Amino acid sequence: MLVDEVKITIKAGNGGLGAVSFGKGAKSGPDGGNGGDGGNLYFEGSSDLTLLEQFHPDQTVSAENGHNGGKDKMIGKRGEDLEILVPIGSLVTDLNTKAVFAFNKVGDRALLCKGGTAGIGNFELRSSKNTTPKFSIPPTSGQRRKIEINLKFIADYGLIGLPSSGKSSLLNELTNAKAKTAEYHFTTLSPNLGVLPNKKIIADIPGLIEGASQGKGLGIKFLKHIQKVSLLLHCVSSDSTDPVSDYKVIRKELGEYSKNLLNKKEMILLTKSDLTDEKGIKKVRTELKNLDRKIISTSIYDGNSIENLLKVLQ
Ligand SMILES: Nc1nc2c(ncn2[C@@H]2O[C@H](COP(=O)(O)OP(=O)(O)OP(=O)(O)O)[C@@H](O)[C@H]2O)c(=O)[nH]1
Ligand SMILES: [Mg+2]
Repeated sequence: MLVDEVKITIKAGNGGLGAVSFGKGAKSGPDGGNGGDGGNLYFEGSSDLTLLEQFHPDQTVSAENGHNGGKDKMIGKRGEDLEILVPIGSLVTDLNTKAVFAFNKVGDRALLCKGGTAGIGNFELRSSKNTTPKFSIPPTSGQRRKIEINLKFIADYGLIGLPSSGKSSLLNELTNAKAKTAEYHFTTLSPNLGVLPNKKIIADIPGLIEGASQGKGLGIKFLKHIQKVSLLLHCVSSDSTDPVSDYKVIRKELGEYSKNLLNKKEMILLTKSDLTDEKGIKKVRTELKNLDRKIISTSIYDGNSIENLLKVLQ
């Protein structure tokens, strides 16, 4: 199941302790070094939709603490920053302050927790008033937030169709996605996202079947993820015995979910065109003509057809 909501605690690193130390020998003074600052914690948007699976409920994810200072003015190492990748479409809410951070594009980045400042060792605290301070200034803690991450898809295009109509295969050809594909039905169990060369996002959702709105197959709840797309890419297999019926089955289920989906702009992708000849394609096109939709033939084995589709999706 696609994880689209998690609650976790995130924390930046604490500053390291400043050392209190004195050199050996009667004349040597304080030599305690400062600690290192705590590591910052950043979030960054990524096209991998499954990233919320990395978290366990109530987990605390922390950046590294700064290291402690030492004698001989040794300065503690700075804590490593932590970069957490979250799927684009993630909305992060601080449950206490209600601050919200949105990650809508690949590479969107924000500092969520600032690392604590380092403690000051007694070497740096020497002054004319106190040449031998026996104390250090304590470090501060790294920022901590209890957050909820909500994933809302922000796909521009949505691939829909019967199981095995070639949706995931097309997603893989058009984008950098590596969705699982196989000849059996319901290979895709949760939505996949891919990023087109023009940075537009395309979503591939599980196959729909007749009665999906009544819970048949994998149901229709996934349709919520394509509610905002500007164009539906309706996949119909060109080797189907009844392409018009295939098309109508899906439209019916869309309509059961929301009229808004039915009213969206739609294009028919006549997939697996390599499985039939020119005559066959012509026949299917004629059958689908009355639907008044742009029809594009595609095959994952025909690079030109993929190039053509990419141009249309500009
Ligand atoms: N010959 C041919 N086979 C294809 C083509 N596209 C997909 N296939 C095959 O059709 C089968 C189904 O493809 P998928 O991409 O998994 O189909 P899907 O629509 O994502 O299926 P579900 O996830 O089950 O809904 C796989 O065995 C693919 O290799 C194509 O253009 N030509
Ligand atoms: Mg699939």
